[in-house]
Amino acid sequence: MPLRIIKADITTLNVDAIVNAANSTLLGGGGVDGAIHRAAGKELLEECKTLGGCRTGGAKITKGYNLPAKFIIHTVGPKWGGGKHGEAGLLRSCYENSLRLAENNACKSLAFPLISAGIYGYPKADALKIAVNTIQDFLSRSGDEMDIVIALFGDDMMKIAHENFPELAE
Ligand code: AR6
Repeated sequence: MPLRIIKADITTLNVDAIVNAANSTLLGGGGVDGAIHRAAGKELLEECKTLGGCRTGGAKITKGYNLPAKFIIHTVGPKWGGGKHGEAGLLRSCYENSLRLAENNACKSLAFPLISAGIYGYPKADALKIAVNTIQDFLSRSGDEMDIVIALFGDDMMKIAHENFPELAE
């Protein structure tokens, strides 16, 4: 199946690219961003320094360095501000721009974390619905050419996945 929702530490996944939920500086932070920088090693920060940051909803690509993944796609999710500040559209564009970069770099497998659903405070079930809908739209346009996983952290997140997408959640 081209899209699955799994419980995993995204830094361990053996895929062509993983997506990082970064901030607009692209210079590292907490959450999954911190975990990815720790696992990839110091060279990642050196490459990130050359990128000039990234706007919310955008995405930029780097090498994966010490990760099993060949590439890291850094995207900047919106901070949740109640839902009336274009958050849903910005979150959708994080997935769309990340998918486009993966496609342009010939990636056949890709893993996403649940962008914006941690420190940035996006309601988790809503964030998951946007992730699944946007990825499925991409897959149906591109003919299911990529294997994609959403890697969730922890049993609480998997419970939300089983409630909303029992057919996709492992
Ligand atoms: N693997 C998979 N998912 C993870 C991992 C991991 N190793 N670690 C955390 N998560 P967050 P955001 C989950 O806060 O909300 C950083 O400081 C986590 O449980 O990482 O987009 C950046 O620099 C949550 O469900 O990202 C920004 O400043 C999801 O990943 C800010 O946080 C996203 O949580 C971005 O906040």
